[in-house]
Amino acid sequence: MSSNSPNKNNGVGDTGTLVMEQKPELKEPPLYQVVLLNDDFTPMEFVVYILQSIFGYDHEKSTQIMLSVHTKGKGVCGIFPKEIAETKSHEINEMAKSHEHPLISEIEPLTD
Ligand code: TYC
Repeated sequence: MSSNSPNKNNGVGDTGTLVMEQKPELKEPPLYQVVLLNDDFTPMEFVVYILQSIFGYDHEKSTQIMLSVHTKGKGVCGIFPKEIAETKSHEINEMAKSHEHPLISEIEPLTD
């Protein structure tokens, strides 16, 4: 639409170079929550270790998240773009399997 062109010259600038008529797409990617599920068997210290090593939380913050999941049944341990959330959830589930613990994480879209 030439009427929308900022310089009203059909997108051609004074120098003869083509001017971008559309703004670049700057939308944020959709975010996903990594959700940790409680179970009766995974040792508390293993969950704390997972939270420290995969999310970089310190021991105190990791213990706080673990105890919240233990008490409430599930809890969010981080919010990321989809691919990062998928990778972290997969890492948790694989580390749990390799140590023969039933710990499970899931991802769910963050809706606001
Ligand atoms: N409920 C477990 C226990 O009593 C600890 C635990 C916490 C397991 C959080 C999983 O996501 C979890 N040993």
